Amino acid sequence: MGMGVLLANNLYAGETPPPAPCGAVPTARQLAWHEMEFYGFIHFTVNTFTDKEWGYGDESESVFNPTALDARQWARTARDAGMKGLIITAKHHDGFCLWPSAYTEHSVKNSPWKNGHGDVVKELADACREYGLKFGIYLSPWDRNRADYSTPTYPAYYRNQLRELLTNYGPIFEVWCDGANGGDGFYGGAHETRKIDAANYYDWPATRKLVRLLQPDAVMFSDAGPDVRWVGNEKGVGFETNWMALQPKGLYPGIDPSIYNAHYAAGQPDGSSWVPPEVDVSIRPGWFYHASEDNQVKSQQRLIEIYYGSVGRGCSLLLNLPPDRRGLIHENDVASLNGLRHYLDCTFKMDLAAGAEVTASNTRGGDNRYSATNVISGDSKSYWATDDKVTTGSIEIELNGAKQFDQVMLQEYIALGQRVESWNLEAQVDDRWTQIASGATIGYKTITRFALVSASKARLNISQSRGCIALSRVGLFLSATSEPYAKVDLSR
Ligand code: FUL
Repeated sequence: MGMGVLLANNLYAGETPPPAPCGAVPTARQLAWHEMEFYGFIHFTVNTFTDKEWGYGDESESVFNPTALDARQWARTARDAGMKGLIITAKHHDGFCLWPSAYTEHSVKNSPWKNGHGDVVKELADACREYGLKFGIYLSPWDRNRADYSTPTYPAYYRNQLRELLTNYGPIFEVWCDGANGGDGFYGGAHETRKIDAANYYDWPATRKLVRLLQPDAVMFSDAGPDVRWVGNEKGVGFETNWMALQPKGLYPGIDPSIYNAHYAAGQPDGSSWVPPEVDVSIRPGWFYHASEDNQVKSQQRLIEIYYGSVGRGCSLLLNLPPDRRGLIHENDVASLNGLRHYLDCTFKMDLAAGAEVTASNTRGGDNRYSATNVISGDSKSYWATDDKVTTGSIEIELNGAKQFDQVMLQEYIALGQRVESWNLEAQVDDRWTQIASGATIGYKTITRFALVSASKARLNISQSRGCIALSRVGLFLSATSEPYAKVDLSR
């Protein structure tokens, strides 16, 4: 703590001010969301019982009848997998509501499950609270059941339902608005194809206002934001060069895919808004449960690759776990998830850089508050920073003796923006510095794998940055698949 007169910006006389923000910066709700990193999707509705991916909208409420629904099992499975939250399809495109909405008869209240007294949304919200998970909702804008879909009255129905979900189920961390918009459907018996103007029909500004009013801490996801954007594919992989910022071209779901990937998916360094990408992918080929896919559950190895391709590339991972007709997450899915968690625990439990001696080519104002040691402090709020004009620099990490490692975890102090455009990592092997890894962006977090090295010194070089450097983490790890961990069970 400094001494003397406290200045207006919370600094004492003689202390060096932090770097000015560089470009767009995240809001508090986005920062909290970044730190979640890994959370789950629950796709569950009439489709689970009709074996479909997109219900037409004419499904009888009576088909929804899970025999042993246990939302606590979903939450427990997610928690055990290392997830920090769950998002449920409160309503998918077929229009069936998993909660007893006051605005429609097409819901659980007319299903045999619990004699019409059930509320899946409530059961999951309660289970998430019990297991320390955050809770989010997916409310499909497209509704193939509603007679008034595509007419002026439907958007108010949508927002009425959103109001129910954002009022009656406790804190919501994410509101998920998918981009599938219009097409053929039941539409109250009309059996026709309906098209809407995706940008204007739903009045997204009104929806955003409602979300902000009722759940100010919730991020809103859609193809283009406003808070979280789609990564542009459902394969579980983010871009290697990944900018959090965007120059928005209208924030709404359902942007024309032909312009989508070019404009949005990888972000833009000069973008005016912080709209980070989320990677959504299902643990099975489909989003909903199909018994025929019981043997196509992604393996432990696939999930590990997805983790590196998403969290390891500065995205958040939204992994779908579709409950089966019993209302349980299937045993095969649970086994793969356990395998993923086992690998992540074994790999990331020991940071080989912890306790190292860290020195930097430049320290902001020569002030200890920005010292290079901060990158191994374990405190995400402390960071190494350089002087304003210093946009390249190195930190040397002297390990406690020779260590084996094959991956590096880097994190920027994103509260002040995203800066780094190019970096590389060297290791001192046999007294010679050798480059072992390199990359472009860092952002919230990147994890980069390389061939195993044994070294007692590593050096991170930031070779290009959009402003002075502000780095909060450098971690060195050894994959659980490597030799010293050979006892780890990687067969799941
Ligand atoms: C898409 C939907 O059409 C899929 O059914 C699924 O819900 C996926 C996550 O979003 O827009």
